[in-house]
Amino acid sequence: LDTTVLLLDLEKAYDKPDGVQRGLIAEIISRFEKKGFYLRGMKLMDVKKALGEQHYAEHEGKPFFPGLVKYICSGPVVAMVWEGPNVVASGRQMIGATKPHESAAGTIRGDYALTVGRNLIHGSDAVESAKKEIALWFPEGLSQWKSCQHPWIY
Ligand code: 3AN
Repeated sequence: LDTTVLLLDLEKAYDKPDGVQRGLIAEIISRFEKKGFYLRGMKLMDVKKALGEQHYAEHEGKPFFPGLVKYICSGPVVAMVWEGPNVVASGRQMIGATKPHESAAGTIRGDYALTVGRNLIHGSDAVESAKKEIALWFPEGLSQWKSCQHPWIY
């Protein structure tokens, strides 16, 4: 089973209402829960600059990098780890394309986002990056609850 990291941006007030103001936490979690994926980790956390820079390291040098890091550090995020068959690929489909005007209706960004800089949610782009991101965002480790769940769930 793959695992993926999702970061639900909860930015408070920029050019577009977002996250907390818009009350989308439960809506987004609900989509992954209803799909049937296993929730393995979740926390509401402030993001320090070093973590933001590490998370977006692949974009270092791009013109939007400073703004991107500033953005992810500007308010609390909900960091989650979801597990399940092909969850990385499936999660990316559920999230939708990076640019909200290109993301399909029915996806999270397609339904709720307007601009690329405020596209609500991050999802790991590959199993390998998910592993790195889990180590980065959840150094304390993940819940083992699945090991004691009843077999008829999911
Ligand atoms: P995704 O989040 O869909 O994997 P990436 O990895 O290409 O997209 O970009 C990471 C983040 O950088 C995006 N969530 C988006 O907020 C931001 N971003 C990407 N391209 C641009 C851009 N041209 N201008 C501003 N922000 C951007």
